[in-house]
Amino acid sequence: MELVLISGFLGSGKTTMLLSTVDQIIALTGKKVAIIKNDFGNVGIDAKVMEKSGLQVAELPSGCICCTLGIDFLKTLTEVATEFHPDLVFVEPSGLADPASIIALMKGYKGPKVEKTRVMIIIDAVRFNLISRAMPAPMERQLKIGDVIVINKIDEATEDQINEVKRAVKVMGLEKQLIMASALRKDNVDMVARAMVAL
Ligand SMILES: Nc1nc2c(ncn2[C@@H]2O[C@H](COP(=O)(O)OP(=O)(O)OP(=O)(O)O)[C@@H](O)[C@H]2O)c(=O)[nH]1
Ligand SMILES: [Mg+2]
Repeated sequence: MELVLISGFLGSGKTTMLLSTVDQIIALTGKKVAIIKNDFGNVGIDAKVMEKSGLQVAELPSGCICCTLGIDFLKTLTEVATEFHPDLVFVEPSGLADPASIIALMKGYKGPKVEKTRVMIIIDAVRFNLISRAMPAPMERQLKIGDVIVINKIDEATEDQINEVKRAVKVMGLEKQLIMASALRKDNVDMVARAMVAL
């Protein structure tokens, strides 16, 4: 079983991206996929519809995985792993969660073995400037911990806005895979799907 954290600030497009890629991921890999989500988002995942296409969706109660919900998260992960035996588990924490804390939390996980944990960060290119000015440290932590960084909402962002994200990554000296995408318009979602399974 492998774990992929889909992290990123509130409203950056995590759920939309998951919805735009999950069918492709299943088709591409034939893997059994489960999603554990803990978002406050306006874009919901209809668990019943998803389950028809062979996908297991577990929802955590409201709260934050990396703070109050740590135990619930580990319990849910253990349950999903033992009952459903997925090959791949996507975790969408709330936009407030610190992905590093979730990884630290995994030290307390005692369920079926997790071979690998990877992190994909979804950045809202339109709001990047605003958010990184308001919360420079959390933004920097997200960029640092991401194995892949998706610059999302390129359908709305200006070239300057997109370049700003690229520049920030470069200034930090990070050698990361960057994918420019639009989860909504489905631009480059095939690249994102491949990156999610073969990070
Ligand atoms: N223009 C544009 N809008 C997008 C894109 N991706 C997502 N959105 C919109 O952004 C809003 C938030 O999307 P979500 O997928 O709910 O974002 P999220 O990161 O899951 O949000 P939380 O779970 O609340 O943190 C919705 O209105 C989406 O339709 C995109 O590529 N382009
Ligand atoms: Mg969401």
